[in-house]
Amino acid sequence: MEKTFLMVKPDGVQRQLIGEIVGRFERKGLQLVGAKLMTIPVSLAEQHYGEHKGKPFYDDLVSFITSGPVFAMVWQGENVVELTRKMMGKTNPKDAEPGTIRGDYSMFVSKNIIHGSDSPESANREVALFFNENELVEYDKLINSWIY
Ligand code: DAT
Ligand code: MG
Repeated sequence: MEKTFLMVKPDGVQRQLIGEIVGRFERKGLQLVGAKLMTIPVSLAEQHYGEHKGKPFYDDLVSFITSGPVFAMVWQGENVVELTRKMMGKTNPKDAEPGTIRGDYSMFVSKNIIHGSDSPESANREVALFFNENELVEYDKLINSWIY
């Protein structure tokens, strides 16, 4: 089953939106297979956001994501990467539709409260960056037979 890396950013944690965000993914029918509250070291932030190195917002992005605790998660489900990107909404909250996480809870591009992998390849990379194999839990959810 496909997995993705999702993370409530420091602004979402401070704004007490962890439960709201986890609840949306749970109610959709996705399965949580790993989660932890952590403060990201600068070296990990630089690896995670490596594709943005050199862009004007890169330094602020790295300081922001390391500025306080994040809630890092791995979720699984069919087409989970594409699905969760849709549920997050566009990167810039001014373009994110109401009904999406960013559309409902954020106002400003550099404080857009959630990260989600943008392809199955980046999902594999990001899951491996943030989680050890033994931190991911494989388990059966009986309710899945009412979802799939
Ligand atoms: P996403 O988080 O939707 O995958 P991204 O990978 O293009 O978006 O950018 C990573 C983060 O960087 C994004 O969530 C917020 C910040 N960011 C992107 N574009 C920005 C910009 N033009 N100004 C300030 N911050 C930006
Ligand atoms: Mg991205």
